[in-house]
Amino acid sequence: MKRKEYILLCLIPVLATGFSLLNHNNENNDLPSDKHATKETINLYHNLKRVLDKGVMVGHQDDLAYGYGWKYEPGRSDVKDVTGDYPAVMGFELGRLELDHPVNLDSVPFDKMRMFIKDAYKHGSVITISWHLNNPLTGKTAWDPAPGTVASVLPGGEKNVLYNSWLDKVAAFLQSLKSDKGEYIPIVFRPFHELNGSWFWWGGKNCTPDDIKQLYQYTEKYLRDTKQVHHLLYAFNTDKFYSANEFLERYPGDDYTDMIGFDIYQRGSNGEFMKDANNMLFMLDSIASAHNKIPALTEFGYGGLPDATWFTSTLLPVLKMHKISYGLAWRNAGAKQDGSTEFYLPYKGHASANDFVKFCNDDRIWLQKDATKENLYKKQ
Ligand code: BMA
Repeated sequence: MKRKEYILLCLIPVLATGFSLLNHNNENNDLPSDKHATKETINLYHNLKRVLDKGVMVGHQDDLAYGYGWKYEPGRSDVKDVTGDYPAVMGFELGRLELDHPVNLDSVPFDKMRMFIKDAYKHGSVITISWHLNNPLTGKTAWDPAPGTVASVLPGGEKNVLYNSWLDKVAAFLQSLKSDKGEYIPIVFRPFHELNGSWFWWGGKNCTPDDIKQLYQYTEKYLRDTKQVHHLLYAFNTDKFYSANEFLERYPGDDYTDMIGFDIYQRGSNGEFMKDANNMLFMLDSIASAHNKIPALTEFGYGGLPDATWFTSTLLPVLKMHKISYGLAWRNAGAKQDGSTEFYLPYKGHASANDFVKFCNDDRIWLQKDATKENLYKKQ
């Protein structure tokens, strides 16, 4: 061996140590969008990344509040009734908190919601919160697409003061979410969801991409810097999208986002769903790695579950092909006041209950006990 080669060989361990130190430092420098996030929030952020390769967490909106044919029965959950375990991710919704209502738009009392969130945290589940806030310009619902609404809440707009007062209420609720030990409960906050669609006042053709980017950034800065809320990870999510450009058109930027995802509901055949979900997940995978974000299926469902083997034949093969932090199934509202019925996960006795159990028994699919084992709020 030549002297030069010998020196180079000797350098390998030195370089390797250098690289691993660098990597270690990188991990320490890899902070959520809120650089002053609480310890538990930073831990959750790192742990969600750490377990990405291991499993996909099953989530369910309003799981502890009600299910198909029941409401507010302590400890009850449709997922628990069917599988024996709770979801690894619990979704909640703030709509109407901005109006000082004691219950949200789906009739869940905010004081009960706080208890459910405490319980989910205690058991190691991830908590995510959405906000179907009313239209501040017209006073109608989130689904009122009056043009100009987004511009009206930005600084200088006629509804900016009103919007700030709504954020004050959201901040107060979020800051009331503390464990028995007194630490703030980390929340994956998912404001302005499905923002490439035009059904909400903050979406699609109802505002410009620049307007909604500004609103997202403004909201985050207000909660974080003005209100000092430091226990949030921010999830950005679209509805169905066809290209990375479309996905990123309204993206508020890497400094404002921790998680990225999309909402998907099956409305056609199983094959179409698989094709669409796969296409979007491939794009999401690559956007997430390019931007160092956590990919998730922020909402999914096949309303009414008309196919008894959908979970194992259609959803599972798709999930297995990708890195996804979690999939949040939307709410099991059951019979609604308008005469319709809504549910996305099976309840006890439903034709797809056995198939859902099979799905959850797959090593890659996690319920609460799997999440608990990973200690997602502790430094590893
Ligand atoms: C929708 C439906 C509605 C509900 C809303 C907000 O998709 O489930 O019934 O009010 O979400 O949770």
